[in-house]
Amino acid sequence: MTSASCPVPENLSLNYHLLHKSPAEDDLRHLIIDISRAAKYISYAIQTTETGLSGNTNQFGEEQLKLDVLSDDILRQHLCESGLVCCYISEEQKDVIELDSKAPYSVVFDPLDGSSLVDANFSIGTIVGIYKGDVIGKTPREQVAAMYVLYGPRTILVYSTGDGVHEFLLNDVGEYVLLREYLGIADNAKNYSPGNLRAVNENQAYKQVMATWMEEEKTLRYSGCMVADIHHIFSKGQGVFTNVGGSAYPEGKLRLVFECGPFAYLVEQAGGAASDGHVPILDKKITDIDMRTPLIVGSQNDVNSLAKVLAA
Ligand code: P6P
Repeated sequence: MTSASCPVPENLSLNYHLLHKSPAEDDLRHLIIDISRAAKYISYAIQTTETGLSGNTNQFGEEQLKLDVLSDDILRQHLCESGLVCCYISEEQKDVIELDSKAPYSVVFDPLDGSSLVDANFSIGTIVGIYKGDVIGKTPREQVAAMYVLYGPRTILVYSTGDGVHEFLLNDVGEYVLLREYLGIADNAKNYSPGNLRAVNENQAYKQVMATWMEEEKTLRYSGCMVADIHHIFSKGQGVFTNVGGSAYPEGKLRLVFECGPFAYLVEQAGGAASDGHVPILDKKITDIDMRTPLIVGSQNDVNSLAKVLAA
């Protein structure tokens, strides 16, 4: 709604965009705004908190950094304050955490993906998926929204509620302002981001495709943080990111619920593809919160060509 007394602002805020440009109902809009506020505190924590170990481990037996625990706490606090979350699933918690059984949404998140890279000053990120009602038994295609926040030289928020993918910059006064709308991913990749490369020692198909991509002289872009590496695909409008199985991680290292599911939703909204090598990630039924999946995501012709070789 615009009128003479409410002209379209020069810099569209995240709230304005959710209100006027996306099919998000008010509760979902408020929840996304609350999560975006949590990300501001996480961004500040990254700048100010020491990078040491917390002395605890998460459900995967991975050592938790103080920043992992702090980021998880920040998100939990904002989800509680929203009053809109019945439960959440976090990489840092071993069970589904119940908040309010009468609330409409479930939230899945990796609060600080790539946190082990913070001491190297690499870009790291938060990954979020939102469902109506419960998560277990659903597929990532049933998400009503997905978003990520990338903490790098700039703090960037990217979201979709099912009508395209839109990118925002956190400005100096703490407002997320629109940078780009309707991000697209071309069918063919010039860049590739090969994760779990150690798998080429047991997975000949993976080895063959990596060799082919090198022969094609695709440009290697890999940081070790999937938020940064997949944002690179969105920012360049093409690319392919992979993390497939090997002896260390037979199903690949990445988790379906709070890593691959949200990114599959976003990438397909941008015209790309996301597969486990056999089926679309979006169609994989969530049976356990800690299930892992191979992931091939990005430009659909490259996703499909690797999936075909892996499935052969
Ligand atoms: P590898 C970070 O810990 C993470 O979960 C993803 O962000 C990243 O893509 C992957 O693990 C890195 O895996 O095998 O390169 O160490």
